[in-house]
Amino acid sequence: MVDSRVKELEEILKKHDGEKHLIALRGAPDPDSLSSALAHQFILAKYNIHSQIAHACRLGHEENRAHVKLLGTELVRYSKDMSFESYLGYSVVDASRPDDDFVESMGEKPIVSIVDHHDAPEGLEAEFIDIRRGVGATATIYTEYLRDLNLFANDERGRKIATALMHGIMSDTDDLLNGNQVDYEAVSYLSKFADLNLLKQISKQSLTEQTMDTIVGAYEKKKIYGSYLLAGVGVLKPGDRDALPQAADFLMQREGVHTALVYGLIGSEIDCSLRTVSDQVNPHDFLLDAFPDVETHGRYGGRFDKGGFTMRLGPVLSYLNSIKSDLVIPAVNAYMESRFEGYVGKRKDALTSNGSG
Ligand SMILES: [Mn+2]
Repeated sequence: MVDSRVKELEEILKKHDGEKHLIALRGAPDPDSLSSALAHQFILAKYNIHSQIAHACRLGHEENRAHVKLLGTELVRYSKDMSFESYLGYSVVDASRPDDDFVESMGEKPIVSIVDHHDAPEGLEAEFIDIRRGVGATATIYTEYLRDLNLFANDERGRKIATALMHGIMSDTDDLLNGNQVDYEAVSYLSKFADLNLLKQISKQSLTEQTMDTIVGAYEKKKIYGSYLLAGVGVLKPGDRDALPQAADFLMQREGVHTALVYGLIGSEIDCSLRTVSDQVNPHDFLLDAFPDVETHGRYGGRFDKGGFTMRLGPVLSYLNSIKSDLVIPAVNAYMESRFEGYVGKRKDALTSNGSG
């Protein structure tokens, strides 16, 4: 057997026998963090540690809600009234640091484990740390743990966990397109236990009415500049933010489009979602080049084929927004279009088709 880190984890968990722990998800829960949390909970139970999975950010996207619902995952969302007294330690999955709310609430109590596949800052402190950057999903690491602990079984719980982990891996690696050997092996192992019908049900969730409306709106308002597509969907409620990447995914299916940017106005911020299949376009460079204002007035996050950013409107515009969005939207659209056009105008790869929509 390969050097199994889980042996070390086991030794540590034995010292926490009978305790109650928190499993903290960072940011909005996604299939990888949710399934890793379930697997972690399963391991804790083996060592007589009772646990609760908690998250601080909203559970969005139909697929994630389906994951929770169909797998019966018990989640609590952080609130100020939540009592942390009974939790003697906490663990982080699919991230290297817990959200600040949890850090503040847990105070001096120990972080028992950190298991992740992202870049991590130096100087992390936890009793057990397993961070593997080359792995496609944290669920892949937990698959290895559960396999080495012999915890998979062909019973209902085993099936659910295997299904959840498979969904986590597939989702974080874009159906394995961005996965590597260890991810393939994990999926192949999980396939012995996973319920593929359940997996299909989770992945093919129907869209909510609002998401559908946003996608249709983006389709109607799209502007095409060669192989680049821009679509503004107007005002969105914060709860409908996830419709933006879904609209961008949808518009990417249009023939001849290699890069799509969809944006909406949420509160006093422009929220944008970018998708690209062009090897000439790097989301980070694209966004900062096309929208240099993001650096000072917004936030950015992404990877090689997708990215997102938000940009604050000035105080005057946000004031206008609260009274009349039809005064703000044309200004936002004019800004977005001129920046986008300015960028695309400099690109050779934009000139491959005509500019009609
Ligand atoms: Mn992940």
